[in-house]
Amino acid sequence: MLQDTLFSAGEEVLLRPVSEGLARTALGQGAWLDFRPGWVGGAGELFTRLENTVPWRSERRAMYERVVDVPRLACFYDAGVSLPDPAVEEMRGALSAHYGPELGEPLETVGLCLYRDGNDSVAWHGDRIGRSAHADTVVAIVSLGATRRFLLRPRGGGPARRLEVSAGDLLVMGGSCQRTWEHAIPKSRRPTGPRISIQFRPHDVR
Ligand SMILES: O=C(O)CCC(=O)C(=O)O
Repeated sequence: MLQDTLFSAGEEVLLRPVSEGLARTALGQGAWLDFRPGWVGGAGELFTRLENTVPWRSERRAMYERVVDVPRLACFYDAGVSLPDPAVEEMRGALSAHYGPELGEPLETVGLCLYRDGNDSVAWHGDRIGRSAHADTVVAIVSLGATRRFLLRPRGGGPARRLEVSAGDLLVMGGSCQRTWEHAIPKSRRPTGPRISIQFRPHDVR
């Protein structure tokens, strides 16, 4: 059964039930990872809408006590700000309904990133600005566009885990993951089309 159906001039954008096909992996140290392939139907249509309507900007990021350019474009929607597309609003509602009881609060902010090609990337980091520096949290990420590699590694060292995230997939990092693990989207040497990632976080977590 479809949880939600949104119509547009092109392909239909629909959200399938979050829990159907969702698999949780315990990473250790209280961190976990949920993966739900193909959560969003009509991901191509939504990619086109967001690519054209989001006011994409270059981004700088504090990393290892320096501020560095991040090779990708981004746009951040704080809590209470109107979102660029009704489908993104629907996603936030569905994710809050699913993860809110476990997290104890809704997902509120929305970050969007545009990786223009395989040269765009984000280096190893945890989302540890704000409360996530000290407390468990949830960061949910929806992928649209090209398939990219998503890497995770324990902060103290240890083998990395590698996932391929494709259009419509939902990946959720939870528990201590932002403090005890790091994640990255590495550059790709293969010809790679653009990818958009949509990140949903509770307030005061970045
Ligand atoms: O693009 C992604 O899937 C990862 C995004 C990310 O790690 C971030 O913006 O902090």
